[in-house]
Parts: sequence; C-alpha cells; structure tokens
Amino acid sequence: MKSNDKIYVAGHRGLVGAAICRRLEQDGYTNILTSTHAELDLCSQAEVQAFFQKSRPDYVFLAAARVGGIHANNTFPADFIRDNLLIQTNIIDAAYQEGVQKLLFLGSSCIYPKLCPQPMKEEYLLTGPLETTNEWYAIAKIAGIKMCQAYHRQYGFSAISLMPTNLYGPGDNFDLKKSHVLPALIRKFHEAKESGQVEVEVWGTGSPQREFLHVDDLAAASLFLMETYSEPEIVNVGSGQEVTIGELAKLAAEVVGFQGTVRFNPEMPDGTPRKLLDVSFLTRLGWQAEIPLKEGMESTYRWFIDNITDIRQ
Ligand code: GFB
Repeated sequence: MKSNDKIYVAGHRGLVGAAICRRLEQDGYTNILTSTHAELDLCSQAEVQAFFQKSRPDYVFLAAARVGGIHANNTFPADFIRDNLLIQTNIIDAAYQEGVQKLLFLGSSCIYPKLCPQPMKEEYLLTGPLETTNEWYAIAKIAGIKMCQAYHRQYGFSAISLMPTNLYGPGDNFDLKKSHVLPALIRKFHEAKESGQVEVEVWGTGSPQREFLHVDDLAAASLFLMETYSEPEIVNVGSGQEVTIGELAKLAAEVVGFQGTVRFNPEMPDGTPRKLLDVSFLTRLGWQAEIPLKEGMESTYRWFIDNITDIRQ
C-alpha cells in the first residue's frame, strides 16, 4: 500500500475498524475512506455497489460486522447470520467488481469446532460441529472465508482472511447485554466499586478458557498481512495468552480495584470450553502480539473511565 492509496475501512466506528484507522493514520496513510451507517447501509447491495462505483477504493479492510458476546449471539441468531452474510457478501463482491487491489476479511476464532484440539490450527476448520451459542455467527464468518477463497480461485481476486481470537480494547462495547466478557467484567466491577456492592455476578462456571488479544495488536497484524500476505489460506491472529474466566475475573477486579467477591452463575452459558489459537503460521510469517493482557486491561479501563458518560447514555 502506498501512503496515498485510497483505503476503505468498513466498520470504522467499531472496536476493530477504529483501531485499524488509528494504525493507518499512525503509519502515515493519508487517504482513508469511511462511511457512517446513516450514509451507507452495508446490508443494502444497491447502496454498497453505488458506493464502490463512486469511490473506487484501492484497498479494503472489511471490519464491519454484527458482533456481540455469548448472550447476544445466543439470543439474536437471525440478526447475526443475516447481517453478517449481507454485509460481507455485498462488500466482497463490490470490491471485486470495482477492481479493488486487495481486500482483508476478518473472521473469528469461533469458526473452529466446539471441541477442537488445542491449540487450534488453521487446518481444523470444518472438521467438527460448532459451538451452539454462536454457530449462526460462525457459519456467516465461514461463508465469508469461503467467498474470499472462491473469488481468489475463480477470478484471481486478492482477498485474504484473518481469524482473530477474542478481542478487547478502547472503543469496546460495554453494554452488559451485548458485550463480550472482558468489557462486561470491567464495567460490573467498576459499578460495584462505585456503589459499594460487595458481590458481582460472573456468568457460567468460570472454568472456560479464553485467549485475549488487544485490538491494537490485531490492527498491527492486519496492516502487516495486508502488506505482506496474499494467499487464500486463512491466518490465525492470537496472543497465546490463555486464562480461565475465573482468572480473568480476578485480574479485572485487581485492575479496577474491586475488593468484593465473585458469584458464578451457572444458569448462564459457558460456551465453548477452550479456544486457543495456534499462531505458529503467523509467527513464521513474521508477526507476534506485543501487548500483555494486564497492561491492555489497564489501558482499556482508563478508556472506560474517560468515556463513561457516553457509555451510560
Ligand atoms: O466473551 P463472551 O461473551 O464470548 O464470553 P465467547 C466468554 C465467557 O465469559 C463465557 C463468560 O463462558 C461467558 O459465560 N462470562 C462471564 C461472561 N461473565 C460474563 C459477562 O458478564 N458477559 C459475557 N459476555 N460473558 C463469543 C462469540 O463467544 O466470542 C462470538 O459469542 C465471538 O461469536 C466472540 O466469536 C469472539 O468467547 O463465549
């Protein structure tokens, strides 16, 4: 990518898209194209086609998606499968039709089977049944991967796919009904500390293991792969930092300064028991995560404090 190439970041207001924009700006890219939901409905094929015909970007980061934590995925399966299929199909096809040089698609570690051998290698895709709480989202993401591979194979379109592990960072969703676990715990512990509450509920049994990656690391990996990688095979992007939800809760309490106790609620789903990516392919390509979990959680908590008024509205 040249510094004045036109780079479209779809989903620039989301956790991932915003981090990619920050990184592009930091690296001196000057021609970043974005569009708000009011300006462009990504679920509308006609609007997406018209946008690409008019703006003719050189590169596309496809970070737009309907995302959410375990509860949102489990409660709104139709929204998750429909919106993700529409958004990614519209963008990938329009990018190909309008001569985009390269597109980067973001999948998710939940594309792998529920009981996948750990750590999960790229080749384990489609080797077993999916986790039921998020299979709708996972199926849409698998369709996105396959679409990139099909366009690569039939049309020679340069579309690459990254599979990030569970992400967190500034700009995350802190809405307790929709968010992922890490921002949820930060908010719950902060509000308990503020109100003098002595006990906080943590969903599930606390035993599932998750790997977390700071979104600034994902943005760095995305730019690195956009510059250096052009193959249709998917690439895992993780940190190698795996913790149980119980351990994460302890760490979040420490970061926030909450001194009370945690009560696990096994009525809420645990989801997949373990989700650790094998990142040896990415390491061989020349990239590794840099932000340690505790440090990343501390800066995310600072961001939460700075933006708490907007978050509560
Ligand atoms: O982050 P999370 O919602 O998503 O939940 P997944 C991870 C674990 O944290 C689960 C537990 O075992 C939850 O039960 N947990 C504990 C909580 N307390 C909370 C809480 O207050 N809020 C939330 N959200 N969880 C998602 C998928 O799965 O991972 C998406 O649903 C996506 O499709 C994403 O792929 C990366 O890791 O289980």
